[in-house]
Parts: sequence; structure tokens; C-alpha cells
Amino acid sequence: MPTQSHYRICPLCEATCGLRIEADGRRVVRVAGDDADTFSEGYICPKGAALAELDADPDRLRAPRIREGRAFREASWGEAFAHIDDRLTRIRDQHGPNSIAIYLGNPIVHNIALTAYVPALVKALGTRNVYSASTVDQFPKQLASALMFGTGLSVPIPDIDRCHYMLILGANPLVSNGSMMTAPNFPGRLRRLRQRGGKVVVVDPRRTKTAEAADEHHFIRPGTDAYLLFAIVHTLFEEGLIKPDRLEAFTSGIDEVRHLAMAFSPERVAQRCGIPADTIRRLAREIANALSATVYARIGTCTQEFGTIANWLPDVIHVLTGNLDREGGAMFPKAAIGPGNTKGTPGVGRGAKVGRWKSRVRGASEIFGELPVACLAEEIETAGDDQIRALITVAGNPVLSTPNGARLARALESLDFMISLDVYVNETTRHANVILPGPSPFETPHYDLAFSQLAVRNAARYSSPMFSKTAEQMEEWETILRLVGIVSGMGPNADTKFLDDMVIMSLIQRETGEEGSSIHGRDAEEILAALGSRRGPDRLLDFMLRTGPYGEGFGANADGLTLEKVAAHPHGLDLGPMQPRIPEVLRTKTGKIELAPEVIVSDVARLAAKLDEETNGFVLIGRREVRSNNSWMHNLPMLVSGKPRCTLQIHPDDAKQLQIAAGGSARVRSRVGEVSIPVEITDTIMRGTVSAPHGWGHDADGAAQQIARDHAGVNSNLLADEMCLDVPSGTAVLCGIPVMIERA
Ligand SMILES: Nc1nc2c(c(=O)[nH]1)N[C@H]1C(S)=C(S)[C@@H](COP(=O)(O)OP(=O)(O)OC[C@H]3O[C@@H](n4cnc5c(=O)[nH]c(N)nc54)[C@H](O)[C@@H]3O)O[C@H]1N2
Ligand SMILES: Nc1nc2c(c(=O)[nH]1)N[C@H]1C(S)=C(S)[C@@H](COP(=O)(O)OP(=O)(O)OC[C@H]3O[C@@H](n4cnc5c(=O)[nH]c(N)nc54)[C@H](O)[C@@H]3O)O[C@H]1N2
Ligand code: SF4
Ligand SMILES: [Mo]
Repeated sequence: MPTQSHYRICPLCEATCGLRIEADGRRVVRVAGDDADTFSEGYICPKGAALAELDADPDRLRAPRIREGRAFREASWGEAFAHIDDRLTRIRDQHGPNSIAIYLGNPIVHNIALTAYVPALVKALGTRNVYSASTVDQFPKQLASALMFGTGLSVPIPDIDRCHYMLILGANPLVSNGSMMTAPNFPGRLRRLRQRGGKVVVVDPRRTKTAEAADEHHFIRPGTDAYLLFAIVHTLFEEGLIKPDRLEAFTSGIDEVRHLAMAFSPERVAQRCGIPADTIRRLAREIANALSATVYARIGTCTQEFGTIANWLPDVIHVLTGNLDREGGAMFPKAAIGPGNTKGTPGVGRGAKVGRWKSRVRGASEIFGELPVACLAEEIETAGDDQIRALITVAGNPVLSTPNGARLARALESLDFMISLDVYVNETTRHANVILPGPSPFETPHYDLAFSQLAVRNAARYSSPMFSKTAEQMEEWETILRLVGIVSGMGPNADTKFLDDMVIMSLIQRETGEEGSSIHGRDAEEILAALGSRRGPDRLLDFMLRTGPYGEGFGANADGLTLEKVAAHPHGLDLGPMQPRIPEVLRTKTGKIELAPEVIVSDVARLAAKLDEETNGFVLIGRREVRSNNSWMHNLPMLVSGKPRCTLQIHPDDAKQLQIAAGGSARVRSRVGEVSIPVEITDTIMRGTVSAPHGWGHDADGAAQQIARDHAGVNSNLLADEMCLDVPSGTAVLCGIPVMIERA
């Protein structure tokens, strides 16, 4: 029988590759890159190809589970929601809204049902205990962007397709396929950059695959990027290389930055970073003199002690060298689904508000409505008003992905009640009382709401479901709305159609009330009627596309986009390269680029105080592997075959000194934990630094992923210290953890 081809966007990582999926009835026989995709050019990685195994995985949950003792039994949806209603309502009535916490995991942003509906659940909960993977990930970048440009998604993106110089710090896009920079086929784009005479420089404590494909690589001591970047800024001022050009009129704080940078000359920071002063000066000159240049800093620079400063300075450099908002530099995308920086009055806005409340136990600052996930365990453990008694996890595995996983696992055991929306029984969800699974990615619509706002090229791409879900399954937006019903006091069987209408109506009303919107002043009921019979995420997408910057505007612009138009392009609708957007893109209160925001400026003292700190002993950093996706795809045979990947990389000289031989194991200890892990001796890592990937440690009792258990590895986050944060963003320090190492 001939197979049928389906075209879909891969929902696994930020690259958003177009896939061609061959299916024989309900069975997927092959997943390949879609050569006709306007954005990804046929590129695919092994994880995309493994989607077929994910779809077929017998361990993937298809119906709810309720825990009885240590074991789970399958349950009907009705029973699961009745159980949740009974327990959750009681906890909320007795202890108030803050007693229920929610943790939001990474796949939410890759799943349109969750992206679009989780905010309604967070709002209905009305809790201050909101946690997410963002505080073990990108919040430093988003905080810096929000303070400088006015919204957390106003992130300048490397214009990799046109740039002539790229400095990459703390990222390995040849393996990770890029993050906070949606650039499918990154290897091809990097190759073309070099073919047109451009230069690529990588700064990383490891000589990564990206470093090997670059023109130049420099080892850097973990956690010291802020010093290096400040020294580059210092050099720009000292050597008269400042030329913000047209940006000057739109920027405030240049003098303050000059003043701050004085303390960080290349000569002063060289020792601390492990990079010679003349190299730092040369990098500064190269950036300033390149035809166009971009500085791209990612997770290795975020999850470190000075993450916010290290993610602010690249944009400072962009502004000072005239590379912000110019072709080939770092530019602002304009997504088809309207980001905050296309809403309201062009050029001015409300700016960023952070620190509106503090965590109860440690007093850590609120950021973007959340508290640092590193605080979660103590908020569960510590008695008192507003102690967390119940937790909802949505698409997350914080026991493996957040610091001091052992403490968090103990805390989860002590909860009165826990619900997990997840497709596996894993190291976290095994603690849940109820697990509510979502359908397979092949059974859901897809649109990259978040990543089209971070993409190196503007595009709109929609995938309709390939298969219908089975009767025993529930679409995740309906699951979320049932939970909204429960926490809103409507009981376990709330009418999801009614709640869905409320969700869309609140969006419509916000838009009709917004000056500058294409439907400003229109009647909300009329707009609702015009949306027709679609429901769920599809209706929200249609509405957001129509009111977005390319939208049809409900009659305002007949040629504009609707969901129907986008869906008619299964290989994607290209909307062209990024265009200059300053000043229109700005949403700061002053209408200026805030080059020296107070929140960041006040953190520079903390950085300066540690400049001369003694650095001896080992530090641990992370890494990603091509065949791995954080913690959750280790149950797929294609991805775990071959040699073990959960190893501790160590330099040959260090191994020799510790008398650890190839094939041996090391015992690694930190302030909070200890693990034994097989070593991999390699000169691709700098001396004094060791690296272990996160997301492993699949041998916990009760976790039901048979293949992952056979390739368990160890949880590197047993070593990460929950007390060490990048202070402004509340982001955990996962790179540069002090450790002691001995032969096991
Ligand atoms: N294959 C695969 N791809 C993925 C994922 C995955 O798990 N596997 N996860 C996805 C997710 S959620 C994300 S957020 C992205 C992340 O994407 P990337 O940011 O590209 O992440 P990594 O590949 O971990 O690269 C981080 C690099 O930082 C380096 N590093 C560590 N400490 C420091 C430091 O102090 N300074 C500097 N300069 N470098 C440092 C590490 O050696 C490493 O090479 O990847 C996504 N893509
Ligand atoms: N040491 C160290 N720790 C790190 C990092 C690091 O570099 N070093 N990186 C951090 C980063 S960048 C990230 S993003 C986090 C990730 O941290 P988390 O988001 O907490 O963990 P994931 O491993 O992504 O787990 C995702 C969960 O979602 C489930 N899932 C997948 N698809 C769906 C779906 O469609 N619906 C539902 N309901 N569930 C689904 C999976 O089964 C899995 O349990 O880890 C962080 N932790
Ligand atoms: S690079 Fe990312 S989006 Fe592309 S196929 Fe691999 S996992 Fe999917
Ligand atoms: Mo991430």
C-alpha cells in the first residue's frame, strides 16, 4: 500500500524544522526533512526522526493514572477530575490560593494547546507560587531585553543570514540546534556565513562541535563571561570604537556604561577569564570593524552567577558598535502572531516590572510573574501561612532539571496532593497523585507562537493534526479548561465550550480596547461571530493571526493573513528577512533603549567584588548531546543506542593527577550532593573544568520508562546548589558549580 505524506513542523526544539512524515494508515513509517519548507530547507536531526518512536512508544501514557500506594492504575477522565476536584478544592478552601503551586516545563512552548491555555489556569489559580523551567534557562536574557527594550520577548536575534562576524558564547547550536534564535539548519547557515567571508568565534570552556566549525575558539573559565564582555566594552570606549550612529538618538545610558566599564580593563579580567588581554582587545576591534557583527550568548551564559549581566552586555555591544537593528547585526523579528512589541502605541510602553513580590522563605524576587524554581523545595518544606501543599506540574521534570533534585524529590513526597500533566511516568510525575496525559504530537495542531518571535526570518507555519486522537484521550486545552473549572469552583465537569468562549472573549476584548489595534472599538460579539465554528487553539490562532501585524484585521486589510491562508501553505509562508524596527519596536516607558537599567547597574557591584576571587578546585558545567532532549526522550531506542552519553568529561592532565584512567569512574561531590559517574577523558575540555549533561538518572523507583531505565545515567542536578542564583533574574547557577572529584 502506498504511504501518505504529511507535512508538519517538528515540535521538539526551537529550530522548528519542517518535516515530511510518511504514514501507512495510523502507523508512521518514516520522518524526513521537508525539502520544500521555506525556512528549514529540508534539515532534520536525529530527534526529529525519532518522533515516530515517540508516537509508538508503549510507555507513553494515553489515559489518566491515579496513584494507589506506590503504584499507578489507569483511570477514566471522569474519575480523575472528580478525584482532583475533591482534593484540590479542599486544600484551596482551607489554605488559600498560594497553597497550590504550579510548575511549567519546557514543552509547553512547543505545544500550542498548552501555550495558549496554561495562562488561563495560572490566572484561575491566583497563586504567587508559579515556577517554571525559565529560571533554569533563559530568564537572564529576557530580563535584560525587557529592561532595555520594554518587553520580555523583545530579544535582538542574530541576523545570521546576513552577518559578517559572529561571536558565540555559551552556546553549541551545532548540537542544540539553537536557542533564543530560531534558525533551522544552523549548520548550513553557519557554513554560508563563512563562505561569504564572515568570521565565527566561539568562547566556551569546551571545544564544542560549534567551536570546531568556527574560525576561532577560546576556552573561558566558567561563569566569567560578564568580565570578558565588560572588557570588550571597555576596549570599545578606550580605543574610540564607539559608533552607535542612528541609534544614539534613541539611546540613554551610554555614559553610565562607559563609567561602569572602566573597572574592567582586559588586563584586569584576563586572569579571571583565562583569556589573554590582547586577545580580548583584538575581539573588540574585530567586532567594531566588521561589516556587520553579532554577539550571541546562550545557556552557558544564562545559568551562571552573573547571567543577567552576561546577557545584557551583548546588546550593549550591539548598540555601541551600531550593530543593533541593522542588517547583519542583531535585529528584532516581527512575528505574524502579535508579540507585545507590536501592540499598543509604537515606540513607547509600560516597560518591565519585576520584583513586585518576594518569595516567602528566602525573599527572592518575583520575575515575570514567577518565583525562582530553586526556591520550590523550601516553599514546600517550610511551615507557615502560604506554605505550598499542592503542586501541578505541566510538561516538566524538575527533579531532573532543577537544582538539588534530591531535596525537591523529598519535598514532592511531602505534598498533600500533586497533579501532573505529562505523557510519561518519570522521576517527577511518579510523585503525582494523578497524571493527565496529552495526545501524541501527530494528533494535535501546531504553531510556534513563541519561536516565531525569536526567528532569524519572519515566517508563519501551521500544521494541522495528522491523525485524530483516540476516544480514551483528551486534548490538552480541554484538560486545562477542566482544571480551570475546578479551581474556579465549577466542579469536575465544567463546560469547556463555555470556558473556551471566555478565553477567546477576553482576548477579543483586550484587542478591541487597544488603541492601534486593527479592531479597536469594534463590537466583541461581532468579532466572535466572525470567527465561525473553530474552537480551541485553532480559533485562538485564527484570531491572533487576523489581528497580528500581517493580519486581515477582520476586514481592515483584505490581503492579510488568516489561519486559512497560513494553513494553505503546508511548507510555510515566508514573510521575509528581519527589518529595522527602531524606534517603533520599543516599549520602554521613556521610549528609549535603556542601555543602563537600574536593576542591572546595581548588580555590577556584585560582579566587581568577585573580580579578584581565587579560583582553584574544579567546577562542573553542563552540555547537550545531539540525541538527547533535556530529560524526556531517553525512552526511544533510536536516541539511546550506542555508547553511553551520560559521562563526566575531564581533561587528560586532570585525570592523570586524580589517577583516573579511561573507563574508570569519578566520585563528584558538591555542597549539596554526590554522584558516581563514568569518566570520558578528552582534551576538548579545559583544565579545572568538568562537564556532565543534565536530564539523566532514570533509575528511580516507580518511573515507568523501561528503555530509559536501561540507560539510566546519573542526575547531574543532584550536584547543583539551589542556593546559588543569578540574583536579578533568579536563575539557577548550573554552569560553574564548585565540586570535589576523586577516583570512584
Ligand atoms: N540535542 C539537544 N538539543 C537541545 C536540547 C537538548 O537537551 N538536546 N535542549 C534544548 C533547550 S531546552 C535549550 S535551552 C537549548 C540550549 O541550547 P545551547 O545554549 O546551545 O545549549 P548547550 O548545547 O548546552 O550549550 C551550552 C554551552 O555552554 C558552555 N558553557 C558552560 N558554561 C559556560 C560558561 O560559563 N561560559 C561560556 N561561555 N560557556 C559555557 C557549554 O560548554 C556548552 O557548550 O538547546 C535545546 N536543544
Ligand atoms: N544542569 C542543568 N540543568 C538544566 C539545564 C542545563 O543546561 N543544565 N537546562 C535547563 C533547560 S534549558 C531546560 S528547558 C529545562 C527543562 O526542564 P523541564 O521542562 O522541567 O524538563 P524536560 O526534561 O523538558 O521535561 C519535559 C516533560 O514534558 C513531558 N512532555 C513532553 N511533551 C509533552 C506534551 O505535549 N504534553 C505534556 N503534558 N507533557 C509533555 C515529558 O514527558 C517530560 O516529562 O532543564 C533545565 N535544566
Ligand atoms: S533540529 Fe529540532 S526542530 Fe529540527 S528536527 Fe531536530 S529536534 Fe526537530
Ligand atoms: Mo531550555
